[in-house]
Amino acid sequence: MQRYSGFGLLKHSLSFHENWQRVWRNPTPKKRYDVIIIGGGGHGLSTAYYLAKEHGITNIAVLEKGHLGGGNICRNTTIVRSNYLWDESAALYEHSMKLWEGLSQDLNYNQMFSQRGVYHTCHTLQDLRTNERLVHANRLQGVDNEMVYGDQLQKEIPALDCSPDARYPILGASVQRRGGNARHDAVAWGYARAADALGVDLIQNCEVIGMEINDGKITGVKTRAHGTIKADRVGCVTAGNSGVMAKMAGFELPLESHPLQALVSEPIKPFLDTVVMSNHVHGYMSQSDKGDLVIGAGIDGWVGYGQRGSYSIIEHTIQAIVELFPCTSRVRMNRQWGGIVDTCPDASPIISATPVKNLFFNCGWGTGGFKGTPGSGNVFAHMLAHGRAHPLAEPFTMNRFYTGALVDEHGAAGVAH
Ligand code: FAD
Ligand code: PYC
Repeated sequence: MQRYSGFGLLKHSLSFHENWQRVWRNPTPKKRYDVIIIGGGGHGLSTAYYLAKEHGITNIAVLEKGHLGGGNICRNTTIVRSNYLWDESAALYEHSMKLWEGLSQDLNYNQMFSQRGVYHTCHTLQDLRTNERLVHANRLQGVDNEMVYGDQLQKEIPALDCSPDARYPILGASVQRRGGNARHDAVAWGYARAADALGVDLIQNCEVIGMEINDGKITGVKTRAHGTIKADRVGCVTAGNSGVMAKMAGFELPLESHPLQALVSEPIKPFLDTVVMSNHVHGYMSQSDKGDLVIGAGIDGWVGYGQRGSYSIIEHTIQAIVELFPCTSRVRMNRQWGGIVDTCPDASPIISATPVKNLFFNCGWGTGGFKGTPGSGNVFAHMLAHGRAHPLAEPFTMNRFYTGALVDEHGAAGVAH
């Protein structure tokens, strides 16, 4: 890792950082690559990193239409957990969790991964039974998850309104103690720097506007800035825009794109050292190391590509947060933003070959792909290297929409849906 002394920092600030060494190169694209990855978000960058590191393929370009990390990877609320219901999903998200647990060391970049626990509060008998079922399933899968009730829950989260007078009293909560948060921009930068160091070309401001397909096989992509760039294999990892990209290649995906938004408050004294999500009252919150409350809830009910989200969602979200944490009623909100998420009918991702030979898609992570970033890139790299699904990704190919073997995770995706 590059380090600067105090004197170095002063020198660079006086020269307006003119000679500051770049963290990654700014290469001119070659005419041809072994693999092109479209999309320089978290999943695209992690795919490039694992392709180079684990499969020895380094003649790779990541083509990003804007700047690296300008999409959802740096717009999310950083919640990491692996407590999904079905064996297929639990295995995939747990694979990711294990990679998270060693990621700072692997990338030599502090991911600020904080396993502070993620609670799902239960406000009805149905809620309680659903979470108890989830806990049982997770334990059988070897994924940590447990229930906490009454006084114990109040003790663990003193600011949470656990009184019977609440409008929707809390009956208990499931908690995955290995869940928590990571710093999202460090994830993008860490993977970018590590991929670059292995020889991957990261090309920014390079929008893909078409696919070059001959005899049903992809041979390259057309870009706005650099014309056609050839490739043997192409991986498309363009969360929020996957439907648009599939259309360029001449097929359709079972996806809808919706805005999902989040907001943060002014920084306040630390009072919440965990993550609380309520599917029922419908809001979630954590507190950042800086003291901001990081808050979110659901997607806009209609499709759209505006990275904003609607006002009604903000009102609804804040009502929920004040119900859960009455002590926040006078906290002021500082910023609000949105991202576009691709949602699948079964709330599970698509990691798949496509009707076009040598073109692969990794998309549909919806509102929950941040936690999947390391695992997604890791199994997608396998697919791009070998031309077939990694065993953990097999249940997530497009085949499931033909066979009907959907992996319905709407319950676990929960609050953001
Ligand atoms: P992105 O960062 O969006 O990467 C896709 C990239 O593709 C973008 O950089 C885009 O510019 C690029 N691109 C698109 N079209 C083209 C083109 N034609 N040519 C070249 N490049 C192109 N998940 C969780 O697990 N936990 C959370 O707490 C959480 N909270 C969220 C909160 C919000 C408000 C939002 C919006 C999302 C949240 N998510 C969360 C979901 C998560 O952020 C996404 O599922 C995940 O980041 C998507 O993968 P990505 O990082 O690769 O996407
Ligand atoms: O998947 O845990 C999640 C999540 C929380 C907020 C948005 N997505």
